[in-house]
Amino acid sequence: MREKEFKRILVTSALPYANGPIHIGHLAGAYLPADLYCRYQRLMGRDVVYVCGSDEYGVAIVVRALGEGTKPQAIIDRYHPLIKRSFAAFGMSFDHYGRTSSPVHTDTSQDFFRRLASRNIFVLKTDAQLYDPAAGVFLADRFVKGTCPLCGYEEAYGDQCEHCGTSLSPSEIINPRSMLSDAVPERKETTHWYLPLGDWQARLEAYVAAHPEWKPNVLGQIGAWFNDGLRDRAITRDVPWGVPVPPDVAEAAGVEAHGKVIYVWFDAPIGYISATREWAARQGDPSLWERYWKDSASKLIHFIGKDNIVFHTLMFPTMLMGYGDYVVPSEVPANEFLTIEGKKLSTSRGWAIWLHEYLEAFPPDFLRYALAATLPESKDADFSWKEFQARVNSELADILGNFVNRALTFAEKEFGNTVPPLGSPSVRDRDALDRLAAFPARIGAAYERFRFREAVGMAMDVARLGNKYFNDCQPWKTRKSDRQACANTIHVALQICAALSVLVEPVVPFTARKLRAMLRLEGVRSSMPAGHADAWIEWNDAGSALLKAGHALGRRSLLFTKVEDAAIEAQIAQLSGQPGDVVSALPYADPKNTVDYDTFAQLDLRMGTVLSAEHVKKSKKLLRLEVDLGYEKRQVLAGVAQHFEAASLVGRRVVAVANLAPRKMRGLLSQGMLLMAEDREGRLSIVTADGEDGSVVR
Ligand code: B3M
Ligand code: ZN
Repeated sequence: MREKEFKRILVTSALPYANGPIHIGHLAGAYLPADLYCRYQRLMGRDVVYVCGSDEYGVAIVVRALGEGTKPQAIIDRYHPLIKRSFAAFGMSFDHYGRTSSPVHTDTSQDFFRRLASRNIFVLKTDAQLYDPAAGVFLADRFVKGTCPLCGYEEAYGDQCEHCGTSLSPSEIINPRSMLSDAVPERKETTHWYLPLGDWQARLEAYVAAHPEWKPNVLGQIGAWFNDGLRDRAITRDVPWGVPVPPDVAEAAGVEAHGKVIYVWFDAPIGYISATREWAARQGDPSLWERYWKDSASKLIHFIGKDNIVFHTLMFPTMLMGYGDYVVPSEVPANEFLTIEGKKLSTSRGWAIWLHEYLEAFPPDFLRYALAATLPESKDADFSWKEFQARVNSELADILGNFVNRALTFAEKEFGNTVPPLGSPSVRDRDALDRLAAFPARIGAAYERFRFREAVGMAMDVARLGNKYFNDCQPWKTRKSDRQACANTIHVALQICAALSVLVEPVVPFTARKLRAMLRLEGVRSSMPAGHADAWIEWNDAGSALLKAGHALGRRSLLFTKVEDAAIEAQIAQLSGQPGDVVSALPYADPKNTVDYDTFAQLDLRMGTVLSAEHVKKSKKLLRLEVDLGYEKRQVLAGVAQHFEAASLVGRRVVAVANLAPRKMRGLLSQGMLLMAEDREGRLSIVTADGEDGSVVR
């Protein structure tokens, strides 16, 4: 922290779209580096809050839902929990992981929009945009496909050509087609709000000029945008999925608000604020978030991939400055891309490594280490399974694991599994301790400068130092010839082990914990949120002797098991296969308690037919169904509107629970319920059978 001492740090990672699982490209871009950084800062004793969450709006999610014949809500309800769980298993140390469909987020986004509108920061423009007459919707962003005007690629999306990388707007597409109906779009007038970035260019240039320390890849991209001149960006859309434009703002502007939502790239970064608000509420201090966002002693850091640079360095800062009171990003350490086995990662072609699948095969620390050692910090980097195997076997196991094992084995066999005392240390002993003492500051400096590969490499150098020292001292000889020299060697080696248990904690936290248990080393500050207050050992203490002479050690076991060739070959074979199987990673519902037959027999289950189905007013979830049970008709309210089109239910044969106590929902009486099967992805299907209406099901 050069120019200025910051009191607290707020760290964010790009919010992943909840339309697919996490893969290692994501991890290498915005997640692992941020986690390393936060864990290091917590070990330093700094006040750091790390937030993230699922990005649940945007056309991409609607398109995904259309492709599956389901609703956007079902897509995000499937992926948000999967993403959240796989991140936790990987050891991501978020203080809070939220989702942009939350009410707090709607509120925060609308407040932002309202305030910027009231300060006359937006401009309103009406122009002709592509419209699908068959589907009756405007074709924003990815609702359009067609030919790229620059490179001629025929499958370009309305917002971007994935072939040449150019960002586009739907009206620039040649031979546009609707993704909804395949119809040829018409043009129709519509009004939208725009953020006139050009008005802010001078202020943004001054802001960026104050950060010469930003990475060259980040400054390079921003420079190109400044050169082109910043233009107006539309920040609303006519799509049926997103945070609604605040009706009061629309009314004041004389625009029909219905059907207009805030553009996903406007609301998504506000998601960082919403997540911090939710975190503060969970701490029992709802205004706590403001200290991180509105006090100039707070440092805001966004970890992102390179495709998100403009949004975080130009658009979001403009929004924050326009609102006033907020801090602006201090650091935007964007990473380049990760290739896999030399080829560009592609989820559609299955050329990806899915986190939830990886975790079925290997421990999280192996991937954390192998990825951290090859992060695409300044240029694209490649992940290969053979290199993964080599990193685990010849670095983690052979260098770190082996050193720890040698030191602990000697302590156990020669010194009663205690730390032997240090007496009249030799030059070699003192030299090793001196070198060790310098490491925390050196590694820390690399972390502070976002040089994670270097930081991780240096942590492994501590183990290398240990191995070299051990070899040079030859304790297997001195154990007979010079007991004190042997004791000194093991004493120093154990101090190096203890230091390692702190210094490798950010990168391999599960291993570090295991190592501390073997050493019975207590009092190390946690690198997880809300680290225990009674800890007395921090990062910088790792350079001094952490273990007292006579300290009793714990049980020794191997830190790592090696990765076999067969396991690696299986992974390589899987690579070219199909996109990740999500279902296998989802848990089955918990088994319920046993009931006796009489309890079961109390249920009156009957066959019936759905006569009509309609939405219940002001409810997103409820459908009002009329069901014919043969002997009578019933009104049933079913919370399935997000799973079925109302019309598609009419005529369906169903099984109804006919003797369920009636209850009122939204002022309507529900007289029964229908049986549905819910799969692990939360998809519902109707339970049905033959047999005329009124038949008893048992
Ligand atoms: N979801 C885009 C992406 O995943 C987007 C990031 C939002 S960060 C505010 O690349
Ligand atoms: Zn192109």
